[in-house]
Amino acid sequence: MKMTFRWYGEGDPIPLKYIKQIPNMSGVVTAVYDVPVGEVWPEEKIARLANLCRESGLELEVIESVPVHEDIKLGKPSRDSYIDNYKQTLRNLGKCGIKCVCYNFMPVFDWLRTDLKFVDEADGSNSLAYNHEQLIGLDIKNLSLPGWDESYTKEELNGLLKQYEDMTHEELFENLVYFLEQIMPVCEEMGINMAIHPDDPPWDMFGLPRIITGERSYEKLFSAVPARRNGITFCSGSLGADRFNHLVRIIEKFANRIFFAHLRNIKYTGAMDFKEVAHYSACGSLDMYAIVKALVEKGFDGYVRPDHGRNIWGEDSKPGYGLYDRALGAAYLNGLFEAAKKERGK
Ligand code: DNO
Repeated sequence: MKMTFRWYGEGDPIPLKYIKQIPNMSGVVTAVYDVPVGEVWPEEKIARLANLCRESGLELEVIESVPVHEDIKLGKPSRDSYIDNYKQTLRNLGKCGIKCVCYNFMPVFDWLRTDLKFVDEADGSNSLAYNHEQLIGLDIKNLSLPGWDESYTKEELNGLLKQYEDMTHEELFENLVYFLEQIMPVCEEMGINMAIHPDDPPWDMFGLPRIITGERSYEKLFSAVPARRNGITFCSGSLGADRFNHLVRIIEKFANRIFFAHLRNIKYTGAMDFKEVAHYSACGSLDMYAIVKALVEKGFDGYVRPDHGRNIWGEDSKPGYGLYDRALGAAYLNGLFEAAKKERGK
């Protein structure tokens, strides 16, 4: 495996040099953030990022994310020109040495939480948390969500929600299949693996369908699009939010499709509620060693990154993406991988 760290580009307060100081860090995962969704990422912008990483001794082989325009998810006639742009972005990425692209197919919203600074009374740290009742109580027409990037005005958001009004899970899935079938040949040509991120949390939100939620979604996805570059970002925290998802079984079944792993722990606080915790297994509800062991036993050689961290040691970070707790997470995950590999070699 290759250990990586998410970095938000030149605007990220965490210097690449600090990331490089984390043991076993091979590279960063980043994106071009100043090109509007749907437009082509110019090669120069990608090359600039890759050079910055290289100068700090880090690789840039993974992009998270190349966002998918809503018209593609909606299956509108305009999708074809957005798909052409996506293909061109993939070509430009391939030319700059990118090997894996993480993306998602969640309508309108990316990940959702109801609290970005949930305080742990025991140690004063804070982290992201989700409470289902609070979420369904929100007024979608006047939505103000923590972490919501406000990239839509209220009118745009409402217009978009309206377009999704009658969309079924099946239609959304067909639109995903259409998109993948179009881009797979370019991925093959450029040597890029596509790694879809699960929906987070993995259930419908505000009546919007969500289709990448667990084992059955993956079965369906790979039988519809068997191309070998169609794969997944295994995100323990997102999939694990649904306590009926059997994480080890998902790894065992789809190991050859896992190109990227986001490894973090969560603690269940209710039937559909959770808070994010330190990566260490005993701090939460997920068995992180079992997850890593399953990956190692299946010969996983993709990219890994520690996922959301808490705010600790006085840090006040971009939600989930500070330096300290993610660095602790990386060190812990390194230990688990070393142990699992040595155990396997016995
Ligand atoms: C949140 C991330 C997601 C992820 C996208 C992938 O912290 O895991 O925002 O990057 O869903 O497209």
